[in-house]
Amino acid sequence: MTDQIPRLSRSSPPIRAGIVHLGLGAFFRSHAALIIEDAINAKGGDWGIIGVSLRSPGIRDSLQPQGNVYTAVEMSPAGPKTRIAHVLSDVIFAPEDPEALLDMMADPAIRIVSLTVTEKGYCYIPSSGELDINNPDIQKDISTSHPSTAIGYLVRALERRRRAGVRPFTILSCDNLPNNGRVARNVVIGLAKCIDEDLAGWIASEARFPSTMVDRIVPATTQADKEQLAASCGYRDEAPVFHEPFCQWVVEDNFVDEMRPAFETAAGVHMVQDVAPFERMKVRMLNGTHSSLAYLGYLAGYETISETMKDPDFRQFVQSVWSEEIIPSFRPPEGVDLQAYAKELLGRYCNPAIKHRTWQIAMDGSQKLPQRILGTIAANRRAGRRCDGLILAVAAWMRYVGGIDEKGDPIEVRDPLAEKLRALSDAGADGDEEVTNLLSVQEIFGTDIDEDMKDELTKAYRALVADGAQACVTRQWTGSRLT
Ligand code: CS2
Repeated sequence: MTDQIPRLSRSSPPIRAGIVHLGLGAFFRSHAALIIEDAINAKGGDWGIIGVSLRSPGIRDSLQPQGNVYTAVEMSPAGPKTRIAHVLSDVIFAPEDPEALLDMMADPAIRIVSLTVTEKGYCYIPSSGELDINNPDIQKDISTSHPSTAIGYLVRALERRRRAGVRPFTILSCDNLPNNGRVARNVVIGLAKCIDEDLAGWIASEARFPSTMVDRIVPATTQADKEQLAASCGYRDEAPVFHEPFCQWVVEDNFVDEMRPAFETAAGVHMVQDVAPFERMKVRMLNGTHSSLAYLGYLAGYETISETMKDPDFRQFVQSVWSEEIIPSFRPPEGVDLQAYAKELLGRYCNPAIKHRTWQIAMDGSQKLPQRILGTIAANRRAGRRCDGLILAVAAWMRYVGGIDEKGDPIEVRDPLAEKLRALSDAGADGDEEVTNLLSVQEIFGTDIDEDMKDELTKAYRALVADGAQACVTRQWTGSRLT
């Protein structure tokens, strides 16, 4: 039907590139890319972005025929607002020509390489934050100069720059990890050390790895979204993004030779010296409850977060988790009122125009649980506070990775450890053993398992199996403890 509608096309020449971005998903194109475009519009500068896909050519194939421009649709309850983003100078699919990408990254015009490669793209051990040297892709990247991981590309490109006498670029992580700059630094220097100690030393002293806190809710774009956009806009866009109105980016102001776009001119950006308090707040308050709602909501049969939020029990549950478990677990950034922050989050979760699937958020739980939930549980345990809501969420994750939902139907579990988790769950003779087996995954839970936490998890797991997620959520916020 939309075949007769003309394709979106570029109306102005591309901006000269100053940034290479690895991991060109919908999140980056809805968040940092728009902020960078706003900064260029405000203050100029050759800060166009070369967008790179590392895993699949799909986005390149969609963007190239339309001159690498795309529509960003802001979805608010009052209705959609569209803008066309021109900030991508080029879009490439790395595995097709790794040499060409390394050349681009070594070009002195490129002063920043930014990343949204998701937690697993850092090839790190979530419980320690260090490079996972045994990761087979990292092993490959040590022995060949044509890498396949984002970390490999960073190190090999920095190697070329050093050899050519070019200053290093800034590595700008835009992933949801606490201290994402530190994690990026650990893994880049970790890999460089395996290749060339001198290179590692040069990177450590000359490159910069600012941490950032990124925040905007961006569900995956569906075919139906594209059809609807075509019908309402009168042009076809094969790569639009749909995002909520809220946007925040807290950036540590620490760039190589202070070279960066004028980020501070864009709405939602805060340039700071220390991102850690903002990141902790966001990952615990937003991502921690997002993941909790994803596992419990999925098991209770809800398709999206906004649907989950229509259920008064889930709404009460998430509010009690914020006020009784998460807010007391950390010190807020100066001047931030956490109750007000929680209220704003609730409004964002309830936005009916955003169809963020519980299944999408449930993805990659093994990479997300430590920083989103387990840290909060540990902090509460140290302070002698109960944490029943988040314990229930971890138990729900355990149910989820077992791969069978409450109706007995299979769950499509997407996680780098999916097979291992499923095998551990299947190997348990009963629920108690399933919990014990899953707790043995050191990458997630570390080595030091607290026996009381194990007992509480076991009880929560038993309750989930016996009564289902919906009943457990109701019981949880009404205060009757799991027995
Ligand atoms: C979500 C995040 O998919 C997920 O795991 O929790 O992508 C979340 O929407 C963003 O971090 C919001 O800033």
